[in-house]
Amino acid sequence: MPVREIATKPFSDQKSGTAGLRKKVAVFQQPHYLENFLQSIFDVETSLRGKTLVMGGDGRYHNRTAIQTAIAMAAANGVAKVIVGQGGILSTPASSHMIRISGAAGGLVFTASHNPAGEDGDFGLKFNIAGGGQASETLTNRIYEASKSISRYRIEENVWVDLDRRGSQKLGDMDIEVVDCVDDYAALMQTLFDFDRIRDWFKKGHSLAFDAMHAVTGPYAQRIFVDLLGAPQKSVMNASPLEDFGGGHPDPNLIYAKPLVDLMYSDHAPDLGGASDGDGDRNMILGRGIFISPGDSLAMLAAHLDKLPGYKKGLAGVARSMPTCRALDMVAKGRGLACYETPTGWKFFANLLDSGRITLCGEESFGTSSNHVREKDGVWAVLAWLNVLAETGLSMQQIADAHWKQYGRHYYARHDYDELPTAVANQVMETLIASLPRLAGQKFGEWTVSQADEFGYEDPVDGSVAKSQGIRIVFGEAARLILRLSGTGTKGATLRLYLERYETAAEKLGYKTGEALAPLAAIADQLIRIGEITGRKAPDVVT
Ligand code: VG1
Ligand code: CO
Repeated sequence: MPVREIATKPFSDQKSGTAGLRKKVAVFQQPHYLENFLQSIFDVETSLRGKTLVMGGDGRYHNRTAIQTAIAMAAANGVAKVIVGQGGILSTPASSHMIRISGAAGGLVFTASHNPAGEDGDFGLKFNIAGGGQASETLTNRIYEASKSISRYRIEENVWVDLDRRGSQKLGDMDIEVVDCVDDYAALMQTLFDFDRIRDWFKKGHSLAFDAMHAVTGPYAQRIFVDLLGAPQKSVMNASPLEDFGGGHPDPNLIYAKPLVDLMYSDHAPDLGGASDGDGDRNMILGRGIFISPGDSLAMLAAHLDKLPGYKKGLAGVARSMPTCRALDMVAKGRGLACYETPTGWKFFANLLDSGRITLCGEESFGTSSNHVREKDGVWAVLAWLNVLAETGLSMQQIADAHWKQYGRHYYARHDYDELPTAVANQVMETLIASLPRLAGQKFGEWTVSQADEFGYEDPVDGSVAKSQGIRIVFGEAARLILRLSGTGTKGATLRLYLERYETAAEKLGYKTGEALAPLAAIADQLIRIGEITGRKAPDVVT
């Protein structure tokens, strides 16, 4: 096979965000764009030479083309072996697992997660390192620096790999193994959860509705919930992955997964409702007539996980991202567990997981996972809940009520203001930052500001520092307001406002979330002035 060095010029925008590089498909389709970014990875991560590289994606438009290019470049850059999911498909958690069990030196995960797909949609690429975690900020910054001065890339010419044929192939000296996307992942799940007990639970007539949103979890849900656990076929909705995700927005939340939400609040609601996102790392959890917020789901799992086979030894510790509500902290306190607070983005959990400091972690953005992989994991979360229900014999409502009674309840919501002009979004941030020094001690409604600052993080394992990770206005244990800019969008800027209110009194545990948070939202208006500065009357998405 002829290897060629192709001359190229740098693009200036190949900086990774919260989770990899995400751009419009048309940006990735520009000649040399993907190649430049891949070569920057190969140039910086020289440890890939002579080693195994895992590849897979969420199946969105452009996935197969990009994978063919990546394979041709891997061969030209001395990679010894590529393991690729059949049809180019691997969910994000399954990719992480594949990297771990194959001893690969890294992985390329082709996804823009929940961002819409199709010709006019988004595409993306995450580079994961040995061990299965996302590249650290230090590493992605080095890749970005390399991309700014790149002048050539290496590629094998005229490569076409049959991605649909399972088994081994050769490309010059490089081995290619096309693998089933579910096999290894399903085997891992069976080591963590009590499949027999869940099967019995279904046999007793209990039920599940899982919405794969026409994205990557379809085949995983079919195999695990239906084939292995015996749930009726109708338990899995929208199970066929489509290149454009059926034109939808595969983000499992109250807005974009509305059909599932409506079902769960209807007369024929099943016991458990779950949904996942484009690349299979997010999860939404509902019970009959009840939505479990991601922060609550994390806290409740922290309280019940040690009942499940894979976690019988107990939890080493737990972690949450800073904007995630502090329900987890209450469980940690009650059970004497260490609880870490990290910046937004799963990569910040990697060192805590690798060093054995934590077993379970999560984010408010519908992300939950454990130390079984180094990514968040949607199907894992649904299985964990199935197993908790089967083990305890309780309903979601009963579990939630008991939890809130014991630990108190954190009402929580996130308000997103999408596609703002970048300058305007920055102005909101800067105006608030300027006002922070005079906020402490001020009283708003029933709450007094105990702390107002920008969140920074020093990694307890490697000492690396991340600054400016969001603004937080804390009202003791009672409430918090948090504001940050999204790092995953591809158009304009997105502001995220997070609202959290904590109540412990029995008569205050049954409020509707919107009503409970209304006074806090009013304080946010007064303090942060998003409406006034942006001219927006309301957030675009409330989850
Ligand atoms: C968002 C979420 C963050 C999550 C990230 C990647 O980032 O807030 O919690 O880790 O998406 O998730 P941001 O910077 O837009 O707020 V995924 O499922 O898109 O890989
Ligand atoms: Co995702």
